[in-house]
Amino acid sequence: MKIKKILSVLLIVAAIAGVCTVSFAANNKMGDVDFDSLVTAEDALLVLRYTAGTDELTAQQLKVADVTYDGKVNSVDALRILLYVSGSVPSLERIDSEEGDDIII
Ligand SMILES: [Ca+2]
Repeated sequence: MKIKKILSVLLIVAAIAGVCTVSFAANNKMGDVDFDSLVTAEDALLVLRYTAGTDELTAQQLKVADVTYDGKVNSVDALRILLYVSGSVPSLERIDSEEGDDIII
């Protein structure tokens, strides 16, 4: 009886943690470096400031800042964010054909 209660509590905790993880991931879209739910020139500026060494980025910020998916965050990522903001790039999400290839801006 006691074990069933403990298992029930553990299942509820696991379910809540799962929901939180999903919503956390959903709130971090690629290119949104300042986490304001928008991809703007401000995000590109943060990347440029990081590249110049004037600002630090957290691990989560670095993850969403790498919009070229090459494992590096640099001015090319800032450029791609700006191209997205200007409408020249339709999406910052990774598409299958980009895997293993360099993205051509
Ligand atoms: Ca943003």
